[in-house]
Amino acid sequence: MKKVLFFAAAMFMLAACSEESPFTDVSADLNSQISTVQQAGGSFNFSIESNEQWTISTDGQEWYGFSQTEGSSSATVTVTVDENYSIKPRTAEFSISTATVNKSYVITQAGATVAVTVGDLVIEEIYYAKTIDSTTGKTANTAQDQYVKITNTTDHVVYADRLALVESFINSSMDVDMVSYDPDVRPEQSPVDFVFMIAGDGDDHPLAAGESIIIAAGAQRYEIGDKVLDLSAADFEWYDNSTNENYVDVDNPEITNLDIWYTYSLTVTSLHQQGFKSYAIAYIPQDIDAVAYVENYKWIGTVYEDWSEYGLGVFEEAIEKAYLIPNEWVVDAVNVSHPEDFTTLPFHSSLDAGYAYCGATNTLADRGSKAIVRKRDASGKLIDTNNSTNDFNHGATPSLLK
Ligand SMILES: [Ca+2]
Ligand SMILES: [Ca+2]
Ligand SMILES: [Ca+2]
Repeated sequence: MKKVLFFAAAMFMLAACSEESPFTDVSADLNSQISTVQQAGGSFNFSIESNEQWTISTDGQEWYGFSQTEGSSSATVTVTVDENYSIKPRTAEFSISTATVNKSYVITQAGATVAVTVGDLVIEEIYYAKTIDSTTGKTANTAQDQYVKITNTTDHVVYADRLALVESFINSSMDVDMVSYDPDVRPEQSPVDFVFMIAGDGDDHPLAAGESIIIAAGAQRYEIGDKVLDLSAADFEWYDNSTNENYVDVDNPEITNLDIWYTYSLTVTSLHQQGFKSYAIAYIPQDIDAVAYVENYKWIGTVYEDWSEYGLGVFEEAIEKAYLIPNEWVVDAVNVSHPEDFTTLPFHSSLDAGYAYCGATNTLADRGSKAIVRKRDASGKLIDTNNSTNDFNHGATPSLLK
């Protein structure tokens, strides 16, 4: 019988796991060197000792590869493992075979501690204003002709699993001379009135470098006069279980629904059409589920309304229908308002020091059929200085409105 020996001299877990072979001492050598490939990946050498033709076959996964996959004698082979951008550890199996021996090996690689870091994904576009028929001035017979576009700004895959779209609780035109919240948590936490999350366990929703996802209020095709807004191929939508049969949401069964962790709405949730609510994307830590979130992240505090100017005194009551997103969960935040009525930043200036807007005034004529779209620099890279006044094109043409 011909002699074949496989040796591994690598930093990664290379464990013989299948077939009986006459070289049990080799397996023992391997076991003594078992370690897991670090999340960052890398290149690792191992030796194949053989005096006959051998071939490496993989399981087809593309995150690892070999410097050579066949040979006719002993060789040093390099296996290169990509960085793992998912929070999930991953495993691959490959085999080395000759005419008489086939042995399988496993590579295990650690997952990332954080799936998405600030700036990896940004909100590229928000279309919250209604579409208007330019000839009749009429709007669609729905409030669901809205979307948010989120883009991967990195040069690698980013997983959107557990990414949440949230809306600010605070209105950017609130009367700050009259209304105040205590405590004002904004320096540390963002008060929100809906939390819609992309469900996934870490590697379900890969977003390639430069790629975008569209989250639609309703994933339908809308025709408004001569305009068409086709959201029927959106990546996600949100579907509300309305408590009022006269106002029901429409579900597109082809399009994945976001997990509704909380919404202030008892019927159908829409983005704020006048543009006084702001939007952020946040990464929800793995160890928090919807039940724990609603239980532990309510905004507990008091809202004061000062009517003393009118001789009516100061009214106070408990803050209702408001939840909190810790600012360190926020991946990107975009304050929204318009110049005529702006009073306060719903998300703290450390997240976004400015605001974007569709129209200069609070009129449908000004904002209708317009979106806020993030600028790109000369090289095509999306600009994010955390100041939406500078980073956005205001009153821009929605990319999906034809
Ligand atoms: Ca909907
Ligand atoms: Ca759906
Ligand atoms: Ca940002």
